[in-house]
Amino acid sequence: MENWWKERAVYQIYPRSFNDTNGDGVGDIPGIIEKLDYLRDLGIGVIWLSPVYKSPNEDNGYDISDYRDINPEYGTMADMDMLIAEAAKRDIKIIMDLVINHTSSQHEWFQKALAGDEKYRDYYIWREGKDGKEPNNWTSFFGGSTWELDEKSGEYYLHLFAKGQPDLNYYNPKVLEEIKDIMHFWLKKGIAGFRCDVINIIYKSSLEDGKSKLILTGSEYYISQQGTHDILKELRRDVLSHYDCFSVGETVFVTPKMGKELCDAQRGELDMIFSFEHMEVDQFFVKWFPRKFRPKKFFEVIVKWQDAMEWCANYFENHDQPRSVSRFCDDKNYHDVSAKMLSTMLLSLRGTPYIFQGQEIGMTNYDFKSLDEIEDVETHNIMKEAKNMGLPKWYRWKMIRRACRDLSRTPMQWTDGKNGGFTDGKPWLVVNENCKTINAAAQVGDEKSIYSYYKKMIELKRTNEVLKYGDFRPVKMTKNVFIYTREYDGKKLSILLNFTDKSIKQNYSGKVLISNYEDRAENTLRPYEAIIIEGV
Ligand code: ISL
Ligand code: CA
Repeated sequence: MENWWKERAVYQIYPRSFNDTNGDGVGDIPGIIEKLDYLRDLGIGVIWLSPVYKSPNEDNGYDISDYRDINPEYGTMADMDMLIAEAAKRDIKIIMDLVINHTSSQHEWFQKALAGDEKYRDYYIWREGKDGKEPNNWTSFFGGSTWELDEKSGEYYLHLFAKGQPDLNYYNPKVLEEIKDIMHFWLKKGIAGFRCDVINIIYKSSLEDGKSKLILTGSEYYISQQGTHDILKELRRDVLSHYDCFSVGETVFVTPKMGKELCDAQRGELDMIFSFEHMEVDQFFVKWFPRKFRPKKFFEVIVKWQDAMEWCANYFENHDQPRSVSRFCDDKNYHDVSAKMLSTMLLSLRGTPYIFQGQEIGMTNYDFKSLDEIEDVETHNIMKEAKNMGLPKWYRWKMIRRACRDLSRTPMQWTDGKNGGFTDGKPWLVVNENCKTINAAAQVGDEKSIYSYYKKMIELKRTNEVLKYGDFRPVKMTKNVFIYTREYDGKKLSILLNFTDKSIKQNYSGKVLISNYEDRAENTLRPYEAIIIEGV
C-alpha cells in the first residue's frame, strides 16, 4: 500500500468563487459544506482549500492578517471545524494553503514592526535606500519594484508580490517557530496537509542587484536557495512528520533538477511540487507576452517532467491560470469533446491529479469587456505598467486574454438560473453568461456530460493499478498527437490523444477502456479524440 495522497484526486476550491449561501456575493464555508455531496459523488478524495484566513484581500486571501482566524466573509472558526468534520464523514481530506513567504501588511506582526517594535521589525526584511532610491533593482511578481518605503523609519521593506504582502525574514529563527506553531494549530484540527505557496522562494540568500532582465530581476538570489531546503527539512522534522499528512509545494521557476531535490524522499522536504514549465509553453519569457499554443511543445514538457520526477502533481488549471479548454483546445466548436480529452490526459499521467473548481464541467475563460470588470491586483498593476511602456491597447487586451488571473476566477456555474446559482446577491466577480449552457445541474444527471466523464476517469484512476502506479513512457509525439503508455506488473495501457480539430490517421488495437467518442473509427483519431486502450 502506497501513500493515500497518491491514490486520491484533489479538487481545488477557490472559496470566494465557489458557493455563496448568505447573498453577499462572496462564496463562503457553509457554501462549501453544502456542496460536499457533489464532490463526494464526483469521486474527490482531497480538497485543497485556497486561503480562508483573515485577510484584507489585497490578493484575495494570499495576504493573511491572521493565520489562526477565518475571514468573516467566509464564516467562522465553527464553520471551518464543521467543514473538516463533514468532509471527514464523506472520507474527504482537506489541505490548506500555507502562505509563508509573506504576510499581509495588516498582520499584527507587521503593524507592530511599523510602530517600531524591535522584535517584530526583525520578522520582515528592511534596508536603507541607495542614493535616494530603492535598496536594489529587484522587480516584483506584480510589477514595479519589490521595495516600499516606510516613511516613518526611512527604511524600505521587501515585498516580492503586492505592496500589502511584506516578505518574512527567515534569517530570524523566531519566524520559523511561529510558522511551526501555525502548522501544528491546523494539523491538530484534522487537516491533512498543506499546499505551500511559492515555497521555493522564501529564503533570500543576498540582496544584491540582480542581473536577469528576462525574468524577474533578482530572482537568482531567492530561487531554491540552500536556506529554503534547510527550512523545509526542519518543517518536516518538527511538524509534518508527526501527522498523517502531505505537502505539495508551489514552486515557481523550478527546473527538473531543483524539483528532484525538493521532493527527494531521502532529504525529506516536500512530497510533490507544482511545476510551471507546461504552463509556459504559450508565452515568451513571462506570461504577459503571449505565444501561440503548440501542442507538441506541451507534450515535450510533460514528458520531461514525467521522466524527471518520481511523483508528479499534475494540473492544467488553477486560480492563477486560464481555463484549459479555452487555452489548449477549442471551447466553441469542440467544447464537450476537447474538455473530455483534457480530462483523459490529466487523469492518466503518473502522479496526483488536481482539478480546479469548474474544470469538471468544462468552464471556459470569461471574455472581459473592460478593466472595470477585473478585480485581480496583478492585472491592474501590470496594465498600468504596460500602458506606461506605450504598449497599444489591442496588445494590452491580448495580454489580459492570455494571462489575467480572473479568467478562471469567475464564480462556479451551478445552474442555468440567476448568477449561475452561485449567489442570490451581486457576485463579487462577473458570472460567465455561458452558465446558461455550461452548469453543474445540467451535467450531474447526464451520463454523457463532461462531469460524468470526469467522474468515470477519477474512478478509473482510483481503481486501476496501471493508471496509478504504472511507468510512464512516451510512444509518439507529432505536431498534434500524443501517445504514451503506462505499464505495471506486466499490464499495459496506451493513451492516445488528438489535440486538433482534424481527423488524423492512426492505427490502434485492443480493448477500449474509455473514450470521449461513443463509437470507434478504424485507423483514425477524430477531432480531439482521446482513447485509453488495453494493449497498443
Ligand atoms: O500568476 C502568477 C504571477 O504572474 C504566478 O507567477 C503567481 O504569482 C505565482 O504562481 C505565485 O502564486 C501564488 O502566490 C501569490 C498569489 O497571488 C497566487 O494566487 C498564488 O497562487 C502570492 O501569494
Ligand atoms: Ca457569502
